[in-house]
Amino acid sequence: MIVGTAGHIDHGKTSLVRVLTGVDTDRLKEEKERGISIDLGFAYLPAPDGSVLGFVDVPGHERFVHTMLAGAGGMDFVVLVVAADDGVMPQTLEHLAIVDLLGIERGIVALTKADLVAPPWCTHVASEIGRALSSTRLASAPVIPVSVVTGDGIEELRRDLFDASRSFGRRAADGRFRLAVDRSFTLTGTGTVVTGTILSGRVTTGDRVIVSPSGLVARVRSIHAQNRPTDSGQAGDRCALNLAGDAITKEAIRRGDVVLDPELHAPADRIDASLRLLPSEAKPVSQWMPVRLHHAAAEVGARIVLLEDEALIPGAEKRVQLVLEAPIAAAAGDRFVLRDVSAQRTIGGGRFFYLRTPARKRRTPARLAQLDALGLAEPERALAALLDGAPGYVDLAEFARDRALGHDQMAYIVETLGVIRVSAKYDVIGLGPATWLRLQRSLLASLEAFHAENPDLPGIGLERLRLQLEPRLPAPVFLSVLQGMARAGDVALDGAWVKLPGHEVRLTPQYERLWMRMAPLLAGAERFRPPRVRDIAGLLDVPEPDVRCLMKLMARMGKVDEVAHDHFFLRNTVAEMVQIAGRLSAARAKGEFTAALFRDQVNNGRKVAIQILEFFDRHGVTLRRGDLRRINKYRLDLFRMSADAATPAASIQGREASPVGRPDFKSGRGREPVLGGFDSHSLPPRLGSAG
Ligand SMILES: Nc1nc2c(ncn2[C@@H]2O[C@H](COP(=O)(O)OP(=O)(O)OP(=O)(O)O)[C@@H](O)[C@H]2O)c(=O)[nH]1
Ligand SMILES: [Mg+2]
Repeated sequence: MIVGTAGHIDHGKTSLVRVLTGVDTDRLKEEKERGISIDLGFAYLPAPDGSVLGFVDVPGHERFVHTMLAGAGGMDFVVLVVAADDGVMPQTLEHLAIVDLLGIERGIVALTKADLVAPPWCTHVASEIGRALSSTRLASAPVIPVSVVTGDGIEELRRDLFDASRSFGRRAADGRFRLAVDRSFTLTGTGTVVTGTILSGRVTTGDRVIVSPSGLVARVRSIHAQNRPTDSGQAGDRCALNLAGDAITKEAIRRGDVVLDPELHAPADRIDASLRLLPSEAKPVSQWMPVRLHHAAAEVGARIVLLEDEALIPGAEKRVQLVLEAPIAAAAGDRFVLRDVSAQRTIGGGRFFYLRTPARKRRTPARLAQLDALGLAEPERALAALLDGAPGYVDLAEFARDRALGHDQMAYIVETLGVIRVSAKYDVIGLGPATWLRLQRSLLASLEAFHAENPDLPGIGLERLRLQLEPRLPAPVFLSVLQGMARAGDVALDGAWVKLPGHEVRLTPQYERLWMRMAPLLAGAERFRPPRVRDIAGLLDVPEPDVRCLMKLMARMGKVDEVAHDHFFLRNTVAEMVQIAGRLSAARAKGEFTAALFRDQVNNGRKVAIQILEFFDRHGVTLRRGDLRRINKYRLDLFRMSADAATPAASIQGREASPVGRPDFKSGRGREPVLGGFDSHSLPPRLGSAG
């Protein structure tokens, strides 16, 4: 447990820590000379149960409140020090407000210098303290009169601290590792050492860590936790880490930096938060008001953006956005304190709840609902609420990172909520089970409707389909969903087209009738020199554009190929000509043949023969060198002969978009979403396993 002091200047904080631990934490020359604390002091007290209490002694001077704040960030328990001869003073109240804003709810009041006053006066000051505490989390904290001169009350105080430490136990260490740096120095023979309190998770020697926000990479060479050498430290421990790394020096790391798990490194400079304005403030918060923001051991300039129409008045609490002058390494749920720009008073404080705030659309209803969800402290409830709201999906990697959640914690939450995970290139997003079903249903319904309206199109464009659906997923995620559904046989992907698996392009009845008349013109003896679009139009007495349009359609279906402009050959004729060229090539020395030889085989005149060969060249079927060509045996199959060679029209008739492989939502049988654990390697989820 980390015990921190708090209280007005000269009230006896450092003296108390000294009698409790035997350590004089006023080490600096200036501190000795002036008789006041300037920097944070650290000391340790072994408890009878074998645990060690860490002490953070803070300065009481009004000019060092920022230093007090840097120390207060790591406290589990506060000893509020009030001198009996002086009573409640300005920094008594300010420090009390700060520990309250930081959510510290365990503490004791040490009524110091009890030797200087008569007992009735002690009682009087105690009631004054009771009034100051009444509106805070420490309302029921005991008040113990003590004196470092007579030793009165010291044993009782020490016993109470041990009891508190025992009942406090340890902070949960299941999140990812974060340590708020309060000191950085060089130790001869050791190198760069940083100290601070572990805010979450655990650290082990050999771990790779990042110093945030600077992004410097380091390795943990050795660890002291609670003043003892060890291989690992965990949440709530005060630690000294010996860090090694290319750019790691004592100057490169500063108070306020956070050493963390590399996964968590994502500094934030625009943060959604809840803010409580202290009742002691004279004026409401104004829009874009400048402040000093204190978070863990960091301090940075910031502006307040009000999100709601009413003002934030003293004593009230509201959602705001904090726009920071420089990014910090924060986590959602962290507490912060705001002071005025001239650093003279504490204004208020609260909790962060979203670290990736957009600069625009701050006040839309959807965004405000999202903020409500983000404001929920419990990760599971927050994720459930986020999944329920707009935009209908959650970036799971970001959610876990910004709450410093460990792999197991996140896996548990994902499983409990039945979240469907979709991994794409850089994202892992999650959808609620109901949203997932709805999405797939509407996706299939959209395809069905599209096919019904456009039987002559192979499918709908991927992007067009994406824009039709709710939730509108990011493009790479949507592709991943489609690929998963394609693997499951629920949809078919064909380049940029999406279709239902059984869908075949079907001609309108008019086109079908036209094709029945056209097809014979392309087949038979004339198949190597079929009529061109204009000729066909003339022969059949139909408008030329109709012929061209139908040809293009048939080409998309793979029934014909446009060998030269407006000159279409049946696919099977093309396949036959490839074989002819192949045979020619095989019969020749070096496999090379001339255009004339080919023309003799297909007997269609020099011009057309050359157009065909050039078509082959373009598709890599033939390789040309001067007047000679050879066959590229790897491309022989490019224009494969189909089984229904004789009657192309027959292949179009009688093929319905078959319902095979389509999900049966009504029965629900075997349609459980398949869900991997929380890891970035799992496959995109499927609509359902067969069966
Ligand atoms: N008589 C008496 N004097 C005390 C007691 N505790 C502290 N003092 C004296 O009060 C003065 C201030 O004590 P510190 O412990 O330095 O006070 P502090 O709260 O740490 O002061 P800052 O860190 O500067 O805020 C010193 O001269 C102490 O000797 C006490 O119980 N009785
Ligand atoms: Mg002191």
